[in-house]
Amino acid sequence: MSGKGAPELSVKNCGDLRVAVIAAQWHEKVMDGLVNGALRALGELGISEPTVLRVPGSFELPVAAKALAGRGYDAVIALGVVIRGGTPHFEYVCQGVTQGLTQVSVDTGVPIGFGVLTCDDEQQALDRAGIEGSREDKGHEAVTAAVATAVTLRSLAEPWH
Ligand code: DLZ
Repeated sequence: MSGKGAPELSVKNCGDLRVAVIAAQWHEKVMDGLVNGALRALGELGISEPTVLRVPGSFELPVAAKALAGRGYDAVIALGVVIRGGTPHFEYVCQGVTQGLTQVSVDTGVPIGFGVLTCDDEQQALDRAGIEGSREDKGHEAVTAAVATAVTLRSLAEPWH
């Protein structure tokens, strides 16, 4: 999947949304970049003091997302990095976190920003981590997508719909 074709999202009227960020802890340098990118995006959107929770690994993101989605948050941002090793473990963790987050989002109706990098090696992850020299900033992107979706969902509750 390439980053080409990404939309320029303009998100407005979102400063009052309650947003939580959950972040795994494997691959510290990449995770620092993703978390900083997410917090920068939230600041740009006027969303101050987001809840930030850490979980051990990406596999733990769905259960934490479910707990947060059930506590009144308008959007949850899930951040993690999974790097391929020599065994099929990579596929199981990637599948578990992807399906788990999708299920939580659809079941609860709370948008979840998917900021989980699934990479063949560390360089691919660094290229997407939003740090100096990165081509992409996936933490920032995940926030923008989830908050834009939360604003859209909120508009559905307005009387003219
Ligand atoms: C076990 C494991 C491995 C091998 N690699 C990663 C990784 O690259 N990224 C990540 O976020 N987590 C990894 N984990 C840990 C699992 O996500 C999980 O925390 C453990 O299997 C314990 O449930």
